[in-house]
Amino acid sequence: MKRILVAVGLLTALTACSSSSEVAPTETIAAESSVVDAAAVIEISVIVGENSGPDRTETVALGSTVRISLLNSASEDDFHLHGYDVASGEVPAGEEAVIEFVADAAGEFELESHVTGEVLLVITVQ
Ligand SMILES: [Cu+2]
Repeated sequence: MKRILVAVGLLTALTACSSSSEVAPTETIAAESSVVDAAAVIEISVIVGENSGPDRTETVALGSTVRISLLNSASEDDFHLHGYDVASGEVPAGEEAVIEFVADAAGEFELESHVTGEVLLVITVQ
């Protein structure tokens, strides 16, 4: 009879253990929200001559959507992101251009002006 009682005790302990797994949904929510973070749009603003140059680097997470707004207030420009090969086309002086892409390839990518040949920004995807 004592053995049966021990077995019941064990069952109770197991039940208590599995009921503590009610915490699991919280973990699921945490995992979901970190996925949302990775999918969030990363906004980068580049103003030519102000915060642009080969020394400017931005690091983004692999898989994120990146939106780069570009402005050259002094002269017309033509922006190009190497590797991903997305370009703005010709942009009149003072008009903002937006380049948007999904960072699905890792590496270092130069964003340059096809008018001046200058590197405006280096994006690291990792
Ligand atoms: Cu180019």
